[in-house]
Amino acid sequence: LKVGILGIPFDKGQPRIGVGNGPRFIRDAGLIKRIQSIDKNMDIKDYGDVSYTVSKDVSEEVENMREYEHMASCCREVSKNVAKIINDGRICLSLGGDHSIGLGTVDGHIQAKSDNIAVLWIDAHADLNTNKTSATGNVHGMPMALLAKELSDYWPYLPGMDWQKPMISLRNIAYVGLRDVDVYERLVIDKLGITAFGIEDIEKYGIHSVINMALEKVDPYQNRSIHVSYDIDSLDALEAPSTGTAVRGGLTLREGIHLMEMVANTGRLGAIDLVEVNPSIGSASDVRNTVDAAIHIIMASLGHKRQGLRIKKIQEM
Ligand code: DIR
Ligand code: MN
Ligand code: MN
Ligand code: MN
Repeated sequence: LKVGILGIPFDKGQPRIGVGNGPRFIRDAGLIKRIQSIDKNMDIKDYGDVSYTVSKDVSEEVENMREYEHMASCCREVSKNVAKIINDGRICLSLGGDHSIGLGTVDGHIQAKSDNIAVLWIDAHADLNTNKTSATGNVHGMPMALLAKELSDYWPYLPGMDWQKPMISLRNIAYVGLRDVDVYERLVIDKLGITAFGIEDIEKYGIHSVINMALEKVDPYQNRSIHVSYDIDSLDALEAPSTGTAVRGGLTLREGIHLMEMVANTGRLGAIDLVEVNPSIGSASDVRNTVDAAIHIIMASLGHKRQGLRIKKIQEM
């Protein structure tokens, strides 16, 4: 496998400080060494952190979108970087940052694969608000609505976002782990028939069946490049406490790992986002647990196998 790591220390999509330090904490916990331990032939390249400047054409404010100009400017750079990494033949691992960067990462993946992608959005939240429906104005609650073709008519003109054409159809998007969805978001999910597995579905069918059903829906011919946008708050608040909008009763780390192993097994994983790790929230041990959970999820996505049934042969160790 070839992997490219991109840090995106962006925190303006939501009000809490600290989430911009996510990439540093995840790297400092030994990310590269631990990925390398999966397979000594793994080709890993760290592309560093994305930086951006707010350009003049983006400076106009948009109603009920906090720090719009920062999000738009940052995501433009993110998109270019992600497209480059994928075009280099690597799986792109983006470390957030808050989830507004998902607009840039998915856009970059779409550019690199000329629309032929499928998205799994693993999250307690739907991130499907427009500026008209959002109760908070926080843009990390909006990236899905910006990406979806079917919702493009519901946005006003967005200055400086001409690079971003909503090109993904909601048919190729599935949610897993929802348990804190806003009223208008639910309306959109139902009205447009978006594939959405709430936490109740995981309870009912189990994570293994849910992921099989989700993949069958978004990638029925098994020919798309898969994008997993993984909000750490999809996990239960006890597993990943250091995040801005934690919700109890979420995925266990075991479920979170298993779903990533399943996506890895398709052989079609193109990009992963690991977002919303906020090292300024909680105690030192909360931060350690959250970062460690993030690294386990990343390792599962890159082919790490748990050693419960099979163990590595001694010569492989
Ligand atoms: C809420 C919270 N739906 C909003 N969204 C969060 O602000 O739009 N997304 N926390 O991760
Ligand atoms: Mn501002
Ligand atoms: Mn999210
Ligand atoms: Mn969330």
